[in-house]
Amino acid sequence: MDGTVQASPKAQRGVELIPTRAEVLSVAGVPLPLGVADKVGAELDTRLNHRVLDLRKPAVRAIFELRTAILEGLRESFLSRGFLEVETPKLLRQGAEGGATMFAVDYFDSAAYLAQSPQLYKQMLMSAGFERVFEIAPAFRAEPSDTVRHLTEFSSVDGEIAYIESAEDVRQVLELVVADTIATARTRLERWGNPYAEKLPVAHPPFPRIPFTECEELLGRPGAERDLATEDEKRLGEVLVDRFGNPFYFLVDFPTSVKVSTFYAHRFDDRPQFVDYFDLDYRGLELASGGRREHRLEPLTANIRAAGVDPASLEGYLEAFRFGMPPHGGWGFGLDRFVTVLADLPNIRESRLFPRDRYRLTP
Ligand code: AMO
Repeated sequence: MDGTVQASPKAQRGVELIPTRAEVLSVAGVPLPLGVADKVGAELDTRLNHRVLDLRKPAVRAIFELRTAILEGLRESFLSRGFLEVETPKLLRQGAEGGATMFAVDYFDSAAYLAQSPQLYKQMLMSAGFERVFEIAPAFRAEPSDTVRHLTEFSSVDGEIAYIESAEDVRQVLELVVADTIATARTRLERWGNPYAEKLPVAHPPFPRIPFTECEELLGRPGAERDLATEDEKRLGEVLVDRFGNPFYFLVDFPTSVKVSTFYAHRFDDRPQFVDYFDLDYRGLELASGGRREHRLEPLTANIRAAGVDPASLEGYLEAFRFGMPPHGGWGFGLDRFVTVLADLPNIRESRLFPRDRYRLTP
């Protein structure tokens, strides 16, 4: 477009361009299925059905600037702490997180599964001597529940560290990564003039740690020994944020019965009915879970059998434990959930460009 610039008190920046010549590069169809300058928000489903138009709105773009800034913060933090970035296979012969949420795919003349987590591979890399690895990659879960916290495709930020003594060593790294990431993201967003720069919480490590059994008492169900339902998590979040004044907190030391399908979890030597595991929550939403792994072949094989899995199906994984495996641990952290809470979005679907859920495979 050509034209002349003219002072105009009505214009936002005090000047406007009076066009003398315009060239049409691409014609837009009419009517638009979604108003791009609408003040009134359309239903989320309509927005997602026409996501490209939705993404043109500055308020929506701002979420993806935040996401970019978080990715920058994560990578910077991991690299400064001596981690190697890895990419593990997403097409697998066998899953790690239990059968119910695995997506099966046709793989030539046999079956394969989409990775639910890089779990087995990040552990195998500990035996390869990599010592500190991280991965930021898609993970797939056949989540039948249609909730505002679950997707069928999400981005998992995984870390794994060798030569730890307990899950506490893992928590100490994770909380620093979270704090670094928010600080880096804030600087980047300030530079961009992004509105989230001022809204990001400050993460103050160390985050509070609360044993799982204490949480059950707070919820009025001592000894229940089952995983927390969404409503429990939310109620607990209110109580704990109120008590500690920190929106981030760890639930630690899970009863074995709660993590029963997690065959790779390490039990405490002096309390075998508990695993050295944790969740990291933010105001009642689980952001991450992780812990110390069982690195000894025999108890690991026994746990695999107890979880109803045939050890022979995990031969490639188990081999890594036969030729020297250091004690290790790590976590999986949901990037989409992190963006959702930092941007205070009502629905996790808004944190991804083209979200996937039980009912949505397009656009
Ligand atoms: P877990 O299954 O708890 O642990 O997953 C880790 C984190 O990933 C995120 N997450 C999801 N986000 C969106 N939609 C989903 N359907 C979904 N499922 C999980 C959550 C969760 O806290 N292998 C272990 C991690 C480890 O021990 O290292 C694992 O995958 O934020």
